[in-house]
Formats: sequence, structure tokens, C-alpha cells
Amino acid sequence: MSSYRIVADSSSNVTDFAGAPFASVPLTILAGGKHYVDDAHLDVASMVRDLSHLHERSSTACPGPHDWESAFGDAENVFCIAITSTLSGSCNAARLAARDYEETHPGRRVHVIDTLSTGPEMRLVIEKLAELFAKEMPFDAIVEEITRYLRRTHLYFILQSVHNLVQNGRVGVAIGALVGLLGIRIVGKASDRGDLQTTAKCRGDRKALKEVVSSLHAEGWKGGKVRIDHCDNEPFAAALRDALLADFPAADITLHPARGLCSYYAEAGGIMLAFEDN
Ligand code: X90
Repeated sequence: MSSYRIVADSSSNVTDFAGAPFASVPLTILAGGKHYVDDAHLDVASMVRDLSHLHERSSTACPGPHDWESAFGDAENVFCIAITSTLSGSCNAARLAARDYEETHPGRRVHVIDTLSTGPEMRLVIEKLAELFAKEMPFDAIVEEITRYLRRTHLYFILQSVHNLVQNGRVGVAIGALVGLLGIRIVGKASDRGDLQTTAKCRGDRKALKEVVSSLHAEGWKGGKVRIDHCDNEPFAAALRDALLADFPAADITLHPARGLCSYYAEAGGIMLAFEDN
């Protein structure tokens, strides 16, 4: 069988993946004159500590086409998984890399997936691709299956601060107005357009947790895979997992720490939850 590879940008919070040939392409956080490259070597906790002492503006940068293309290695079939193109240039860079790679290596194929989401929803896509590779399906059949799968995956978030999203113009005025609200949890989801849509403002973790669990019930969710990424907030992620398991004992739920890009935007305590529907 010809070689297959998954390449995701670092907003997936996946640095190593055992299920299939995999590479991560880092975004970069620019703060206080430093470049924090969001790769496996990044000390996320110390970046977050630096950021908490910083008073000047900070920003992020997506990978360029060359960064994506070097991560393709020598694979004959590549699947790129990118953060929503509505909020980042990463997906566009992947598309340019794909075109160049296919032109310089006739016969090789690259499929770019605009997830219209980020974080743990990208992890679900990575895991699904690995399953499809294992079935030794042809490239076009995998493209078809993964496109269908993406319609079944969704992302919720619970944020304690939207300061960095607002500072970098990644959210609209409605969410911008929520900046600096202490003790308020901003609950929302990735919209169909690939941006942030708030569904509720909750006072405290417990209410935010209930809000997400009841949203899953309201969507008619019957249990399945859930991936939860947290910004240094394992206790809350575990509480969310346990609340879901109480209602859906057969659900397959795993927790993961966020890497640099998601820690920067979801900020301290932030949670992202992705699930597949039935
Ligand atoms: O290109 C760049 O510099 C990166 C810009 C990324 C901006 C958005 C990151 C959002 C991260 C926030 C909660 C979940 C949002 C869901 C969005 C569809 C995490």
C-alpha cells in the first residue's frame, strides 16, 4: 500500500499520535518579544506564566505553506487537518502547500480539511482518519468518508476570559462585550460558519457544566466519543467527564491538556469539548 500521512496544525493539541504516520505543524505565539513555537518542546505552563505578567499586546501567527509542505515528508497521500479558515490563515497555507506538493510530485495526493473548528474536534478527525487508513481504503473513499464524518462532529467551549480573542479581533462585538467579566463562564460552540457562537453566560463552573451537559441532551446525543481539552484545568475537565458518564455510561471520553495555541486563546481554565453525534 502506498504511504499515507496525517498532518495537523498545532491547534489540534496533538503532538504525538501512535495510530498512524502523523506530523504536527506549529503555530506561533508572539508575546513580550518572544516567539513561542507551539511544538512538542514548548513548555506551555511557563508560556502561560509569562503571558500572565505581560501588559503589552500579544498575537499569534499561522504556519506558512513551506511549514506544511515540509511536514508532508515523502508521503504519497496526505491529509491536512487545519483550524477553521474563518479565524486563521493556516488552512489557506495548507492549500497552497498541497497545490505545490501535487505539482512537484505528480501522482501524489493531498486533501486539506477545513475543520471550521479546532482543538479536540481535530483530534476526533485524526482518530477517524487513522481508522480509515487501517481499513486500507483508497484515497478518494477516505476523502468521502471523512467529509461525511465532519458533519457529525461538534465543538463546545467554556471560557473564563476572552481577552486574547478580542485583542486579536477573532470574535464579534457581542462576545467582545464579555471581556473582563470576573466569575462569568462564557459557554458556546463552533458555529457552522467556523467562528465562535455563545450560547450562555454562566456564573461559576457548576452552572457552565450543567449548560454543556444539557446542550448535549438537547441535541439528542445518545453517547459516543467525547474528547475534552483543558487549559490547566484537569479537575473541571474530569468533572465534565463524570457528569456525562453519569447520563451516558457507555460514552468514550478522554481528557487532554491544551498545547500553546489553544492555551493562548482559550486562556487559563478554558475547556473545549468535542463530540460525535449519532
Ligand atoms: O492564525 C492564527 O494566528 C491563529 C488564530 C486562531 C484564532 C482562534 C483560536 C480559538 C482557540 C477558543 C475556543 C474554541 C473556539 C472555536 C472556534 C470555531 C480556542
